[in-house]
Amino acid sequence: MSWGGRSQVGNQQGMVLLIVLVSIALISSLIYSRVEGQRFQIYRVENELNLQQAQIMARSAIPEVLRVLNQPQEGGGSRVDSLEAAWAQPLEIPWDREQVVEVSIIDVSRWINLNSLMDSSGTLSTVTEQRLQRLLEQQELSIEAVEAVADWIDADSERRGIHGAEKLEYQALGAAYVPTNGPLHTLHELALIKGWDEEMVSLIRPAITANAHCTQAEININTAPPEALLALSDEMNPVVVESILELRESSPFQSVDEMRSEFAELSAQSIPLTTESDCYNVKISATAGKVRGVVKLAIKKNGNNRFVIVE
Ligand SMILES: [Ca+2]
Repeated sequence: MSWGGRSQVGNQQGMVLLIVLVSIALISSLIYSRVEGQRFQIYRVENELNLQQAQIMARSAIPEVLRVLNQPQEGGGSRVDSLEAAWAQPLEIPWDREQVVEVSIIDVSRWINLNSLMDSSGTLSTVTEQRLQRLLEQQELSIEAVEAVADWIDADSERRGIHGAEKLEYQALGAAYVPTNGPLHTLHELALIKGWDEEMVSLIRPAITANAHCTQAEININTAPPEALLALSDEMNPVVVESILELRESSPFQSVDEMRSEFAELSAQSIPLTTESDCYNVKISATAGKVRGVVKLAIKKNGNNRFVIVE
């Protein structure tokens, strides 16, 4: 009996010990998860504060961006925008002893604007239509895809032709969307249009934009990438593009007339060109802690010839 009694006491002690150990484990894990939770909360708040700080830093550069864009042309002549211009240079603005705010400014007139497919009166621009067709042709893609872009942008819901597509055609295709009947805002939107996909968009991406603020057909001959230059007119070819690039690198064209006198391929008055850019995309970035804050702006020339933020 005494042996049995001792064993019962032993069992009870063992049980108590087990309960104590389990309790300690439970309490430890509770404390651990609370500490981890609090640590995560602190991390989240810290990140949020850093992001706000980085965005404040980025925003602080806006006046300098506007100053650079609005500074008068050197020598007082009419404005010439080229890759040599002050705005086109990488800009770093010191924030404190260690940190800088980085600014990148890109003019929109360097690209063929999809939204210039429709002029201000709502008429199809054959100039832009042909430029887009040339871009597709150069990539051995069907030029017919341009018709559905015109339908997507134009105000009405009447299909232009056999390759066009309006509301009814998208519904028939089972698409979850219909044309906006307004300007495109991103190149992702282009991939949604009938006859298009992401791959097609990526092939012509270096030459195009979907800017909705500046929809002129004029391309800036001083800033356009070779892909856009090649699509300017039927007479363009890689040799001419190469010499334009070489010439403007040593000395940007001061006027469209100067450029036209140099290159017969672009001498026709009906080829819309410019040496001035009226719209810019600006990206300002700054880092606080390990968090990067980015501010993107769309800037446009207003009626008083001043550059202002439009988005
Ligand atoms: Ca339409």
